Amino acid sequence: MTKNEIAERLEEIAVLLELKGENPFKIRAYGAGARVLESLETDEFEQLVADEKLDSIKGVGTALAQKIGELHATGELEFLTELRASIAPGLVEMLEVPGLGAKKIKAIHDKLGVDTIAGLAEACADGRVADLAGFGAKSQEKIAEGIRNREAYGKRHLWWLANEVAQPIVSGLRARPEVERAEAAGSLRRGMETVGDLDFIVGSSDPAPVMTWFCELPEVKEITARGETKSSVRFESGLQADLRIVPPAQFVFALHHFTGSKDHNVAMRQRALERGKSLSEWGLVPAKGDGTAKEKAERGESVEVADEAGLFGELGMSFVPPALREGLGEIEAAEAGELPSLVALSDLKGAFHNHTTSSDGRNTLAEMVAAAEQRGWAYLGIADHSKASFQANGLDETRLRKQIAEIRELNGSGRFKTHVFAGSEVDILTDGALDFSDELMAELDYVVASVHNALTQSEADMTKRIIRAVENPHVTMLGHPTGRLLLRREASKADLSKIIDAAIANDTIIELNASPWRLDLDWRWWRKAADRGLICAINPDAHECDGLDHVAAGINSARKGWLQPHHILNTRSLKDVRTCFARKSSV
Ligand code: DGT
Ligand code: CA
Ligand code: CA
Ligand code: ZN
Repeated sequence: MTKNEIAERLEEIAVLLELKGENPFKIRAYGAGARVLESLETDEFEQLVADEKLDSIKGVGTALAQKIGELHATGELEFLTELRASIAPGLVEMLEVPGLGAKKIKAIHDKLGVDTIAGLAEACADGRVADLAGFGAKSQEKIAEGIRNREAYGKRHLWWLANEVAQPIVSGLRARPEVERAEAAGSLRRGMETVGDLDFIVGSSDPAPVMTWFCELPEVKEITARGETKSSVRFESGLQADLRIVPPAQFVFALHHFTGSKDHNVAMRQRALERGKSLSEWGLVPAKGDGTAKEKAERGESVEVADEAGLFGELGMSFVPPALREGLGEIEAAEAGELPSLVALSDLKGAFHNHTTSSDGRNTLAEMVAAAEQRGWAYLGIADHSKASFQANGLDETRLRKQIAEIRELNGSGRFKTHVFAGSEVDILTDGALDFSDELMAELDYVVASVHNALTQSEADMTKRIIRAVENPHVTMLGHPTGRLLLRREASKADLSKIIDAAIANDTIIELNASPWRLDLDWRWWRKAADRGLICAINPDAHECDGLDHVAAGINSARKGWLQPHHILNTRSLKDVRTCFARKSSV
C-alpha cells in the first residue's frame, strides 16, 4: 500500500475512533500520523520502512509504526477491520450529511439511540435533535436539509467518476469482434458536470454476445431490464447504464439521438422537417410517404452517412461538437458557419492554482513541478493557502516568503523545464479585505483570491465582499467564485453579473476551477462573459500530482461555455503570461 493510501486509512481510523468516543489523545495521534506521512517524500518513507525506522519520525510511536508497517506490507490492518465492524454502518453514513461530524453523530447516537439516516430524519422531523444540548432548531434544520439533498443528489453522479466507469466499458465493447462501432453518448459525451445515467450505443449485426458480455460485467450489481437490443444495469456505485445495439447503418443516427440534449434534438428535428425530412434515432427519411420513420428507415429509405459530420452536412450545417448541443443557438451558428473553434486540452500550457505539502497538498513542490514537466507544461503556478485558512495549514508571511525564495531558487537551478510561478491562494476575509498585505502580494508573481469561510453571508454582503477583492490591484484572479461543491454544497448567494462586470472593469481574471467537484464558475456564465472581454483561467486546484489531470474536466466546461483558446490565460506562452502578470503586480 502506498504512503498516501496509508495516510487515508489513518484518517479513517481517527474518524471511527471519534465516532466511538475514544480518548482524544489517541484520536489525535492517528490524525497527526496521517499528516506526517503526507509531508514525507515517497523515497524518504520507503527508506524508513526498509530500515524499520518508522518510529524515529516525530509523532509516530511504536504502536503506530507497527500499524503503518502492516498496512505497507499487506494492505490490510486487523485493527481497522475490527474497528469498522464494531460501528453501525448508519453512523458512518451520517458523516456524508453536511454539518455532521463524528462528535455530533456520537451525541445523536448516545442520547437518542439513533443509528440510521432514516432514524435521524425522523428525529429531526419531531424536534428531538433540536432539544439536544449543542444543537438547536437551526442546526436541526440544516441536518434535515442535508438528508434531503443527499437523497436528491444520490440520483446524479460527477462527470469525472462516471467517465472512469464508462471508458473501460467503451474500450471493452470496441474490442469485441461483433462490434463495429461503440460510443458513450448522453450527458457524459456532452461533458455535463454531472451525469444521470450512462448511454452506450453500439453498431453491430450480431447483438446477442455483446449484450451478454455487457450484462455479465463484474461491476454490474443489478440488471434492471434485459432485451435483445436494449438493456439497463446498475453498478455498485448506484450509477445506471443503458446499452442500445443498432444495425451498423443506423449507428450515426442513434449516436446523435442519444447524445442529445433533448432541446438540441427538438431543434434538429424541426430543421429536418423544414427540409421535408424526418430525423430520428432510426435515420433521416423523407417526411412524406407511407409508414413511420422507423419503417421507412427499415425499408432503406434513409440517407446514408459515414459519421455525424455527414449527418449535419445533410441538413446544411457544419459539425456541432457534442459539448455545444444544449439547444442554446448552436444550430443557427452551425448553419451560418459561425461555430467557435473550441479550446482543447492540448491547448493548455500550464495552470495557476495548485497546492503543495506546504499547505494542504499531498505532494511537495518538486514533485508537483516534475508532474507538470511530465505533462509537457511550460509553467506551473503554486498557490498554497494563506494563514486565515488555518484548517488547511495556510502559510503565514514568514513561510510564504520562504516558499517564494525556494521557487526562485528552483527556477534558477535549471532542474526542470517547467517554469514555476510563485503565487498564493489568498483568503478573501469576511469584509472583502485580503489575508496578506499589499507589500507581500507585490512580492508574488500573481494572486488567486478565494472565499473559504462565511459562505452563507447574504447575497448583498457576499457580492460586496468579492467585488472589493476583485478591485484590489494585486489580485490577478478570483478563485472558485461561488464555492459550490457539486452534489454536496450549494453555491453561495452572490450577484454574479455584477462580479463579472467588476472583473472585466478591473482586468481581473476569473478562474474556471477544474476540480471535478467544483467546475466553478459554471459553464453557463462563460459565453456571454467572454464575449464581453472576461479572461478565464482553467485551474485544476490540484492537491496532488494526479490532480493536475483535472484540467480535462475544466476543458469540458470551457467548451460548453463556447470558450476559444484566446479567452483562456493558460493557453498563452510563458512570455505572454509573464507580461500579463507583470501588469498587475507592478501596480
Ligand atoms: P442525464 O442522463 O440525465 O444526465 O442526461 P442525458 O442527456 O444523458 O439524458 P438521457 O439519458 O435521459 O437520454 C439520453 C439522450 O436521449 C438525451 O440527451 C436526448 C435523448 N432523449 C431521451 N429522451 C428524449 C425525448 O423524450 N425526446 C428527445 N427529443 N430526445 C430524448
Ligand atoms: Ca444519460
Ligand atoms: Ca439514459
Ligand atoms: Zn480554494
